[in-house]
Amino acid sequence: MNHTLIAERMEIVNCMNDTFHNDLKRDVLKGLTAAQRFIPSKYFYDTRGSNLFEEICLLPEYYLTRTELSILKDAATVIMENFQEGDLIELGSGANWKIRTLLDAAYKLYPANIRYVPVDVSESALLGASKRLLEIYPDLKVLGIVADFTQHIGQIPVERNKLFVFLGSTIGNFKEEDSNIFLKNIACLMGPDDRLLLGIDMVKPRKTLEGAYNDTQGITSEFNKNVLSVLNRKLGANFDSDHFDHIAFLNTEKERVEMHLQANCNVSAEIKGLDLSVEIKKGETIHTEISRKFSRESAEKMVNKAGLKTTRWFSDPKGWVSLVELGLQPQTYTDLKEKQEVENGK
Ligand code: SAH
Ligand code: AVI
Repeated sequence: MNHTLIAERMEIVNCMNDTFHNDLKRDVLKGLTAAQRFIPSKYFYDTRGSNLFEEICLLPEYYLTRTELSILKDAATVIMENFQEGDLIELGSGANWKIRTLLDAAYKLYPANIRYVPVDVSESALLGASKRLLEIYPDLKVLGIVADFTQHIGQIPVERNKLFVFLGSTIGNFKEEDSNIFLKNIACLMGPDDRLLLGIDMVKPRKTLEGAYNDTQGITSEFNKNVLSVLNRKLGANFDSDHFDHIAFLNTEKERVEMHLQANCNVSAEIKGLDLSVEIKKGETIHTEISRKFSRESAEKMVNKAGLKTTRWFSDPKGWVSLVELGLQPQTYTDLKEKQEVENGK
């Protein structure tokens, strides 16, 4: 891990230098040798992948970004009323345009004393976006954490008041059991007055959902195939992305959109960094992403299971996207405190 002071108001902690390469090797070996081959979706986000995701956010079919942004704009003042000072911690911050709605509201309400703490695996997205924020908000301090939020959550400072923000329905990219572990980990960092703002995408008609992941300009396809270039560059693989088709469909039973790369011919690939050859038959797929879609009931079930409770629920008029404000269940706080006291030998 290394710390860099970029400017007087901006510090960066990088937790990925040590772990990224070994994690990638382990995950790709496991994923490409499994019966249903897979590559974890966090590997989409190299510089090109992060840029392609930004393009996706602007696509007419990808309703998620603009809808969540409109909810945030409407709810920002109410959300920031009780958050005058502390750490605004954004998990999976990406290009972080959305956080500006909250910062604008905070600075309008009072001379806010807020430190922005973006946490993202993509160093390029985090650095670019944070520098832009420093220019816009002359009083803002930034502590950027380049990290995998499923592994390095312990690097997040906990001393101050905290408002966690996890937007864009990135929680939908976790399997059910992983979202439970993740939310519990966040709950462990929260005090009784801290909050988590969670953006989720709701179940809606198949046509709308499948359209959002099969855009006519082919940007989502490029984003999906980009993961093969990450493997080529980082692991010395020789995948040809033209030998794969992008496919994305709604799995109704599991209430999720699935993205795969489907081989359009028999593929023989070498992954030098793993000393591995793989033979992928025509028609076989590599599963690259799940995007879970929620009902109010399934979302409440997920957060309650992690020891959190809904304090406010914001939505757009069509009910397509929701922004859920969460706090700790009182019992979770008591349990966590008791556990901490046992650990501290009190
Ligand atoms: N919050 C933004 C971006 C969502 S895209 C929005 O709402 O539009 C998902 C973001 O999460 C990307 O920036 C990606 O780099 C980051 N990400 C994905 N998996 C991650 C992981 N395991 N740890 C940290 N960041 C991750
Ligand atoms: C970041 N994540 C919530 C996006 C999603 O909708 O699952 C990533 C994405 N994949 C294809 N399009 C967008």
